[in-house]
Amino acid sequence: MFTHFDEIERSVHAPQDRRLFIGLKPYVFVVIGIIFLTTIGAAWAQYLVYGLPEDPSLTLLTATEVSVKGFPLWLILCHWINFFFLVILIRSGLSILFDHPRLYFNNGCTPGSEWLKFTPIPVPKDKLWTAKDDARYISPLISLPGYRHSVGIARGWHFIHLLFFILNGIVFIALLFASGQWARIIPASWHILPDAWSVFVHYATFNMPVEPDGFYHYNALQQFSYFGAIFILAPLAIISGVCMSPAIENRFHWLPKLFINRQGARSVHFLVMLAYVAYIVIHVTMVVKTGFVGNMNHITLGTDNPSGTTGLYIGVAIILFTAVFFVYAHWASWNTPRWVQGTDAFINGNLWRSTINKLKPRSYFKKKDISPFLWPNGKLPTSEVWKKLAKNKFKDYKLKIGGLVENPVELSLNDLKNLGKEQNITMHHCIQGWSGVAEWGGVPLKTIAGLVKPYSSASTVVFYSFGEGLYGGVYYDTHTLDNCLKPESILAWEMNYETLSEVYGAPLRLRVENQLGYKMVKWIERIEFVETHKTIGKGYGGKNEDDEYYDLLADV
Ligand SMILES: Nc1nc2c(c(=O)[nH]1)N[C@H]1C(S)=C(S)[C@@H](COP(=O)(O)O)O[C@H]1N2
Ligand SMILES: [Mo]
Repeated sequence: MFTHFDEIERSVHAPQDRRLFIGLKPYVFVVIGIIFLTTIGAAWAQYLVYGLPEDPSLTLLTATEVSVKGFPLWLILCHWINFFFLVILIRSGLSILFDHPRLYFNNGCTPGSEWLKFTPIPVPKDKLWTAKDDARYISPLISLPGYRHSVGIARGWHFIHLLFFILNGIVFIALLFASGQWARIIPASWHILPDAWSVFVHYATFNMPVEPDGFYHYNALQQFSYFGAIFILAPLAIISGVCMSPAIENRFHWLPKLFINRQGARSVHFLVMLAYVAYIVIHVTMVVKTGFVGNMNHITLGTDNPSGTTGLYIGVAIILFTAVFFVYAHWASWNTPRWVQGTDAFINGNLWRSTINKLKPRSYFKKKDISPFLWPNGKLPTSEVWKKLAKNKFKDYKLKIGGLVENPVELSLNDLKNLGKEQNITMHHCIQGWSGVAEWGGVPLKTIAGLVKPYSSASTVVFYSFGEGLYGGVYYDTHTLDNCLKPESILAWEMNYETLSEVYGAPLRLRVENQLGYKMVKWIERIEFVETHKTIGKGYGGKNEDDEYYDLLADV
């Protein structure tokens, strides 16, 4: 619905092969088994051996004094706003995930080392299989915008709305403490743990515990779940999300280690999503089962009325509004994608530019950290010029550097090598989600800038490739001159201490370590200093920015 793909777009976004596949490593089944045994299994064991524990909620029924109760308007608003944004984040996150449908706990992302994959296709060994080839289709019914390889737009939705999600969370928590409502959610003592367990034993063995009226009391497990969703899951989601940013990883490398490594952070980000989905399913089930009409009055009107249906109608209206929003978002994704890209650039581009983009990357990986594998991406050039150069091992290659510079030059590989060499071991971050650590050797862009002497009007550097983009046309990308002058920005002819191979960008490729992979042009043909990216290509800053709605600034 609402899409009008041409033939090439159809082959990318709506491929024939739409098989949904979930592949788990055997050890994951063992982990799931252990979790099952230590929760539901243990609950049954206790029930069968010792009988049902006392229901801690019974004391709540006789407790008459409560200091805080009910649902003030701000809490009601925050609750539904949170619901709305959470669903957007989950749906757009799924689209992002399926662009690299594998989850790992190692930085190198070697195919076969993933603990979970959503693709039935093993990586072919006899032909070039790029990360883009590996992307999977996901239905737009469950994801935003769905289809295959729609990561640019999906990130637009994800990043625009996560700010509102976080902002709403901050307001909620602030008011929680200001109003005293925190007492309903934050456990007063460690006793919550055995009490929550007792309630859990009841549910797990189908002995429904007594239900306190949620207007005055939550049962221990309920309180513990609310506490967990707010004070454990949300921070975990935010921190694991931040850890996936190249600008952060290359500067605060200890941060991703909280999750073992960068791919661990990505896995945890996914697991938090699963936990939220489970939370929503259980929460809604309990709301329906424990006096639906009354509960809806609590959370929409803030009144303790067990029979009026107004609250129910309001709740249904909010859910309908959310559904209509997703129809609109689907339409907007495929009809006004520039709007999504532009809004994201306006909000996040500016936010990142004034914060993490100022960070300078720092090398800290060691030789032993180099990944055994690095996913290749991009189409190998098909131009006759490049092929001819390749045949002669690029001995006749001349890199042209011009534009707004005092001293335009043409440099052979040897000339470049004579300018000096820097070697860095760094982590590559692809927008699709995979990463890999490699050594790169080449000449710093700072040296190049010193040689050609850009005019003061030159604030942007364009790197043109011999290769084409996904939809044809020359691949290029731009960087601000400032960013090119940061440490670890090099033109590399060496990868892992060997001459850069054809697949990885021979004769020359860019490395700019605070940015995502698509900014690092491979198979560089020429470099041009310009005033602005707006006059190049379609004017969005690069081939992927033009054709796939990626961000101009790729710090995250
Ligand atoms: N010319 C060209 N350069 C390119 C691309 C491309 O398609 N064409 N893809 C980019 C992307 S999306 C990534 S992730 C990296 C991949 O680098 P690698 O193949 O060395 O892993 O190259 C970048 N450079
Ligand atoms: Mo990428």
